[in-house]
Amino acid sequence: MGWWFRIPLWQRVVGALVLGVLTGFLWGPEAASLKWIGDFFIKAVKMLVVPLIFFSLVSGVAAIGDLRKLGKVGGRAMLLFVVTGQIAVWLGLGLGTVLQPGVGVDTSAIERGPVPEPNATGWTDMILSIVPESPVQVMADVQVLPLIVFALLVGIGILMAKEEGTPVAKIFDSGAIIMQKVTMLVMELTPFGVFALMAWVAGVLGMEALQSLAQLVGLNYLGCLLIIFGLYPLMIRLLAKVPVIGFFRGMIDAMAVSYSTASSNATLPVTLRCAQRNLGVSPSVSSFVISLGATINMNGTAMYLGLATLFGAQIFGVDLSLADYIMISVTATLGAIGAAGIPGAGLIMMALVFGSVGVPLETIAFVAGVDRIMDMMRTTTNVTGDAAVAVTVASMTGELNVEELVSADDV
Ligand code: DAS
Repeated sequence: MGWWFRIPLWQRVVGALVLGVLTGFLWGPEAASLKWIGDFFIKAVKMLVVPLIFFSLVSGVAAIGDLRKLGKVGGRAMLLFVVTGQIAVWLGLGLGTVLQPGVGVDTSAIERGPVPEPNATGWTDMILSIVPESPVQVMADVQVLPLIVFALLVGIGILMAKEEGTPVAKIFDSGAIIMQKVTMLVMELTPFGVFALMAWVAGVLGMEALQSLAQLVGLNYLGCLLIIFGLYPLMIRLLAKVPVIGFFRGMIDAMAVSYSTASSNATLPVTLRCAQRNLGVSPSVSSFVISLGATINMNGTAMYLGLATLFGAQIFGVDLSLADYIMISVTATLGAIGAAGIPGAGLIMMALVFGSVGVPLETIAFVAGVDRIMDMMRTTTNVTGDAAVAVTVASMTGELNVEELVSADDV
């Protein structure tokens, strides 16, 4: 049995995906009998949503260290996180709107549960719906928006307590680590879930559905590449005034590790080393910005959540208004903030964004089979963005050793 775990998970997943498609084509509609295995995997993934968001976010905010840091370095980093996140979401919404990957797919064969009512109708409703009136109820009902607000408040409370000399962050750091280990356990189910879900898609929904998934994967990669080679160089050139080539040469190790692990957290040590040794970012700025960024700055995920929501609306024929687009831009940004830096985080967060605009959650099962392939690229985008913000903030606060970065040209 040990041989199974010696194969990298992403290779097992890709193998399961191919085997699932073949099984679906050979077995036809009967492949629907395998779907329960995929549903089992999706339920296990949904189990993680509440504890993972809560502990990862609280621990991420507490990692800021102290409220003063929220000012100089933190303020600039948070501003860049939000601005790049918004650009990423709207890029995803733009790609989904213009290229319409989900149009023309027949999903009548998918049994649909109750369509989630959009979380909020008007602006005042949305603002009121974000207030976690009963934190436990919010967790029980998996209302991710108020959960994120509660977690952010708890994180700030920890920083305030620390100011008074009462360190209380440890329990949440431990919770975050425990939840990341539990998630890794659940992710071991991915090959089985992917096999069953792809057999179901190929056997029951047919070629059209597979083509739409291939388009979704293609747009996910296109969106990520536009962010990595468009948005980040623009930010670095305009705000940090440092050579872009040096940046990418210095980041190549972290980009390779993030692609293969599909985990920002697993790549963190490599990202920190690249930022400090190759990019010349000071240890204090890099450890703060990149550690925080690994948890709350996920531009690839934000772009994907926008794109996937439009995909779900298109395959199920849900019309979205401009107000829905704005709601998606908010919930996708919050989802990217709440997503932990582990494999499958974006898959978990889709439920939040879909629920906010009434897109059927069955979309998750439809796309879960190809999520890992997309997650690898999303994670590379996330990690590269963390380093791009770190270089920019370091340059703005005089904590960038440009000679180091220029020497990366010789890497
Ligand atoms: N795998 C997540 C990360 O580590 C990204 C995602 O799932 O979208 O950044």
